[in-house]
Amino acid sequence: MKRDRARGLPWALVGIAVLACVARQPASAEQAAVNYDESLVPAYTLPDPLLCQDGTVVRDADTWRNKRRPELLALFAGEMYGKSPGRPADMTFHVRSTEENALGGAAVRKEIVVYFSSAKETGPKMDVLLYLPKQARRPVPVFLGLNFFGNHTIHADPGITLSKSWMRDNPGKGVVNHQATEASRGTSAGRWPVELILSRGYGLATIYYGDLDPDFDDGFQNGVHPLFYKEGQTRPAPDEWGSIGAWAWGLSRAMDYLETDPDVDAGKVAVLGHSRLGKTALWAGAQDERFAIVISNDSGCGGAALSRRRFGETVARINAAFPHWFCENFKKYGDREDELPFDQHELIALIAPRPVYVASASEDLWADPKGEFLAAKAASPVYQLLGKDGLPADEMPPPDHPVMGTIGYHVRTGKHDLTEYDWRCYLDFADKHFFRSGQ
Ligand code: GTR
Repeated sequence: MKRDRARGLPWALVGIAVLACVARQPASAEQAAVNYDESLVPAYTLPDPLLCQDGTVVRDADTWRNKRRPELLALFAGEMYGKSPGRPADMTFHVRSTEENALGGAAVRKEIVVYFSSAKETGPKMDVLLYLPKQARRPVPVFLGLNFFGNHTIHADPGITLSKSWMRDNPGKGVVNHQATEASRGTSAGRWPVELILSRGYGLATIYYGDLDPDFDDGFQNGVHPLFYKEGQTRPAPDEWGSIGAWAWGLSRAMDYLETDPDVDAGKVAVLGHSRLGKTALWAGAQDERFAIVISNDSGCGGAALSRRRFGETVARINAAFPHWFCENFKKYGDREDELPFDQHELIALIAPRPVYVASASEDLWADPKGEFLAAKAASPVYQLLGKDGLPADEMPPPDHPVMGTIGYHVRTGKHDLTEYDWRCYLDFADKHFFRSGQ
C-alpha cells in the first residue's frame, strides 16, 4: 500500500505538469495527445435540435418558440454556462465624457460608466467606450464586443480613459504589476479597425472583459458574481454562471445602455467576440434576443465547435485549463461528450431566426474549423423551420470564400486572430441583413 502510494505521487505531479503545459502551449507540448487527425474523429450522433427531450418532434415555429427553445436554453444554462441573474434593479449609467471631434473629426467618442449597484464607484462597474461615425445619419447600427486588454488598447486615441482594472501581466502590451500603463495604448488596434467600421456607417462599442470578471480562477470572489450571492453563499452553485456567463451578462448590460442612447439604433446591434469572447458572444446572443446579429470569431471548443468531434481542444482540456469559465456541472462531461444533452450547433440554433456568423482560421486547428463549420450547418434546420435559409453551403468553403445566408461562415487563411479581413466580412454581412434584406 505504502509503496503504491509513494509510486503514484510523482506520476500525479507529472500529470499536473503535463496538463499545465497543455493549457499554455496547446499545439506543441502535448501534440501527441491532442487529436488533429480527421480520420481519428470518433463516430458520433448529433442531438436533433428539433426533437424535444420528451420525444415531441418540432414541426412548427410555435413549438420551437414555446417548448424546444426554452428547453435548450435551460439545458445550456444548467449544464454548461450556468444560470445568470437579470438586470440589477439599482444599475445606473453615467456618461463620463463626450468628444464630438474624436479621431481627427471622423468620430464622436463617448465613455459611459455602468454602475451595477448603488455602491457606484466602490461596487462592480464597467466602462463602455462608444465610437459613432461623425457624418452618418443617426441613429446608427453598432458592433458591440468585449476586448482583452482594456478599452484604451483598441485605438491609440489619447482621449480613451486608461483602464484601472486588474490585468494579466504582459510587458508587450504595457501591462505591469497587473495595471495598464500609457505604453499599452493602441496595442490591440490590429483587431479593431475603428476607422473602417465608422467609414461603413457603423458605431463600435467595447468593454474590457475583466471589468466583469478578471480572467483567473479565484473561486469567484472578485468581479460581478459576489453581487448576487445569497445570504451565506460564497461561490456560484453548480448550475450558476461561471466567467463566460458573467462576460455575456455584461454584454446584455451594455445593451441596456445602448437602448437608452438616442444616437444608437438599438434594433441593429451586432454582438461579436474573438476566441473565449466568441464563446461569450454566442452565449449572449442565444440568451438575449435584443442582439440582432451574433458573430463568433474563432470561438472553438465551448463556442461554435462541436464538442463530440473531440478535435483540438476538448471539454476535458478546457475545463482543466480554465476551471472558472463554465459552470461546475459542465465538468462531468470531460471525456463524456456523448452524454451532453446538446451540442454546439444547438447553441447557434438558439440565435434563430436572427443572423449569425461563424468564422474560423485555417491554421487554428485547436479551435477545430471543420467542427465550427459543421455546427453552423447543423443549426440550419431550425432556421429553415422559421422560414430562413440557414447556411447555404453543403461543403466547407475553401479559405477566404465567405458564404452568407442567414447563417454566415468563412475560414480565413492564417492564425487564431481577429483581422481586418474578418471585419470586412462582418461588415458585409451586417450590410446584407440590416440594409439589403429588409430585416
Ligand atoms: C485558449 C483556449 C481557447 C480560446 C483561447 C482564447 O487558450 O484554449 O478555448 O478561448 O484561449 O480565448 O484566446
